Amino acid sequence: MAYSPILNVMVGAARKASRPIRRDFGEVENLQVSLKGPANFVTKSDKRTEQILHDELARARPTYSFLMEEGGSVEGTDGQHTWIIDPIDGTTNFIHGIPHFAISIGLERAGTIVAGVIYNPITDELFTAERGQGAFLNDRRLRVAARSRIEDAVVTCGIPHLGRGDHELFQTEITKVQAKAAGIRRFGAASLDLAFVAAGRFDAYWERGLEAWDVAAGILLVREAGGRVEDVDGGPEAHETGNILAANDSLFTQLQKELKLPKG
Ligand code: LIP
Repeated sequence: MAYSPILNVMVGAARKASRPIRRDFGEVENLQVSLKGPANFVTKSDKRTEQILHDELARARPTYSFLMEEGGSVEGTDGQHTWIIDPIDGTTNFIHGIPHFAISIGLERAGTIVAGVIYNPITDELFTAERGQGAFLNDRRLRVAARSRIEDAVVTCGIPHLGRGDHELFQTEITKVQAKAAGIRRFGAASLDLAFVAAGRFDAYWERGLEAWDVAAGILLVREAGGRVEDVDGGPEAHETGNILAANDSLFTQLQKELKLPKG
């Protein structure tokens, strides 16, 4: 598929960074059997991947800023553009040898996400979107699912775990959604959850406590596929608050009624 110059840069960087990840993932599967597990090895892989992404993107656009999961913020000189990068979104899956994780690259221009790439190097599924130009899985145009009743919907979510998030609040939320939805899933990679909503595989997704690099690219994908993504509680931009709800317009309204926290 012919990409615009900016998507070309992003796709090129993601593909280049995916080669060592694929190698490392094979190694992780072997390390599984050791008692110490592959955690340190994975941290190295994360950092190496981020370095490749950084170097490729900086070479193509030397003045842009960076916001990266591992390396934090790096201020560029143009004052407008920021690359928002998660080198391996779904790290826990990666560590456990579960082939569901992705490289996620978003490009923000003056506060708005204008381009996004999400790439699962194991399944070779490449999700791309550019503002106003639609969302794609490889060369197929994406559209969110049309199901409008929660009773028919498969809803995916993030579950807060040891040391993370508000467990009690999640229990309340899941009880409400469980009573209405056709099915609930927890796959463990926010970028792919959003990409799957864009592809119409999941009807809706919510999760709280995320970081901008988990969701920047995915938010654009869902919007470009005709869906709605906002802060669960109706606050400002979801990639800034990290509390996200994504669905088609009708399901979004119904689910937000269930999940929105009362003000104050
Ligand atoms: C992960 C998210 C996932 C969430 C995990 C974690 P990471 O990102 O994608 O949705 O539930 O706790 O934040 O850390 O693998 O990049």
